[in-house]
Amino acid sequence: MRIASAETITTSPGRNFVTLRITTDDGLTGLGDATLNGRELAVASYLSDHVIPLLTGRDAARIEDTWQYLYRGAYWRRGPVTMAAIAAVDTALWDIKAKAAGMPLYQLLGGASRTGALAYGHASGRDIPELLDSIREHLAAGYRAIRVQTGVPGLGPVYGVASSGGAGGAGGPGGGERYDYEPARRAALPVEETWDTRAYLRHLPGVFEAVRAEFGPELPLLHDGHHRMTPIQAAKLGTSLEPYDLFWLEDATPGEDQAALRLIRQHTTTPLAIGEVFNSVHDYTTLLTERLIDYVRSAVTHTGGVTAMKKLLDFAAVYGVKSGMHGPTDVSPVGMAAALHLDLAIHNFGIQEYMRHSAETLEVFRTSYTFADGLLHPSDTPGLGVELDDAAAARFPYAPAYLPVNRLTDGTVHDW
Ligand code: CS2
Ligand code: MG
Repeated sequence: MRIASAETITTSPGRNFVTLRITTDDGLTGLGDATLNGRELAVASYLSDHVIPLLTGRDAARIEDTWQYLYRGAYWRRGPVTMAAIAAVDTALWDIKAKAAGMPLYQLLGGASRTGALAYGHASGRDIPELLDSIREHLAAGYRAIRVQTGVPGLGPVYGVASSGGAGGAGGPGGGERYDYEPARRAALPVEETWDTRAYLRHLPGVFEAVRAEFGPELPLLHDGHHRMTPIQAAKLGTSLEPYDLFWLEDATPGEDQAALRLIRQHTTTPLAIGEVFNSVHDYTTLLTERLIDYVRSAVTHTGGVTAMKKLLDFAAVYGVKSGMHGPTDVSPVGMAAALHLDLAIHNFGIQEYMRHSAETLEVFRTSYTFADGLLHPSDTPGLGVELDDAAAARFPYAPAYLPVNRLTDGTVHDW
């Protein structure tokens, strides 16, 4: 079974996605997600100009060899563009191998270790009453674990907090707009938001106090710090949130600084998660071998595909660290399906982020995975279980979009 052709499909059903499709000489097709939010065309070019010419004629069954050929053979290793491109090839080849076997991908990864993958949804509110409504909506939609984000008094819009919504309103957990509106603003320039870490640190413990008072002690609650704190600020936040028993505190400090997690760890027992901006197992060596984190946040899409993610998660398992794969709406349904097959198969599964794609996105990507009683299942469709509708994709042409830029109140560009 040889690779006959490969192509990238760039489409924008509400937000931009880049997908690689590989076709074999016996007519099988496989899909891989190559979406890098805000830098989509760089990966499309990396694939079209530098990778696809290498694929034609290769044995489609040799996934590990192709991975190493693209990674070691290029000389220039790692980085989000390279690793998203390799991820797309790798995922498409796993899709093909599983289709050829007539099995869902999770069977090739060792079979199911559980009945489904516990998912967490994104509740948010500009103030506490709006947040509590959003949590109620998510519970009604079946979620059993909730990420909690709020506005901060004195600040304008905050990334990760929906600008509108409310119980039953448009953009609730059953619809896409609530989430899609913020990370995919289509414009010539990024929106700029204002941030004040001290105001945030003063506000957040009271938010969790209100949530626990309303929903009790059992509901798993998560929070994303979006890389905005210094290590000592993060240590302080972790300590102040201990009474509210978080499932995790995510991305407390900028991802490049692995030693920062050591300082946070020395001060707090709040579990720590990091890794959505990482792209290689090598980003985790200090964090795992020194047991500085509790959850690995990488996505299949940004970390070199199913092959690399499985190795990373096996490495994490040695240190008792669990998975918490990135699942925002900028990971396409193809990337989400790949994550779900791993979630079902690996032993050290922790939780899966699940924001739900918009109706437009799901017109282009025909999925078969399911969400019921708080659990996701990839389905038993052979392969990944996702197909791309070319006619629908063509109706949504690419449009430039940027993630926001974050500035402190004095105008200094800040991490986010
Ligand atoms: C967020 C994401 O899902 C998360 O945890 O941090 O929304 C993230 O900001 C985007 O995926 C960036 O592309
Ligand atoms: Mg995050």
